[in-house]
Amino acid sequence: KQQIPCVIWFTGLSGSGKSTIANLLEQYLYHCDYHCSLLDGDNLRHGLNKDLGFSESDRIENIRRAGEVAKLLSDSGLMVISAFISPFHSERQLVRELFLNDHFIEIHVDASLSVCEQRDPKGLYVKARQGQITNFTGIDSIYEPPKNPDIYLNTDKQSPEACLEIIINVLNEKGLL
Ligand code: GGZ
Repeated sequence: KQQIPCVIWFTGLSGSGKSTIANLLEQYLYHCDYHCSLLDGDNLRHGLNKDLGFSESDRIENIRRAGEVAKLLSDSGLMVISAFISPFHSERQLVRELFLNDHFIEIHVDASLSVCEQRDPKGLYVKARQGQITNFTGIDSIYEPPKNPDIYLNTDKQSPEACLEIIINVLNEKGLL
């Protein structure tokens, strides 16, 4: 199957739904016979980025490495899906610059902080509120929302399945599927 190497880059708060939607997208692409690779904070932080924490400089390095890995994978012909908070404009911009114009699709998975805190699947927001975790995005570490994402999703209102449909439509429009 003709396949255009690209990266589909999810950004958003912890608990916004990045990983859920990224996983749905991976399954969808797999069933359509595309070769893809999913990178996320969890899997990189257990291996390649084991040495990094959540200070500003460590997050910058985390995203720099993630971008370089995404580039290597896409150069080898894969569609890359990535799900990192990637809180800073400048690092997302640096990653975008590694790719041809239309081959970097930035998806802002927006959700209000209160909804993310209600979901709190790992209990991390509670710990952050209690001061047991510091530098937590949205609590005591900043998140800079994309000003002009390729795709904007709001999971306060949209289901993961609805989000997937929006993404597939845009990828089709851009000629990536
Ligand atoms: C944010 C943290 C923190 C702090 C641990 N701040 O919801 P999760 O659990 O599964 O995903 C979050 C993940 C964030 O890693 P990233 O590599 O995506 O972050 S970044 O792009 O900002 O470098 C969360 C967990 O790690 N986690 N401590 N202090 N998220």
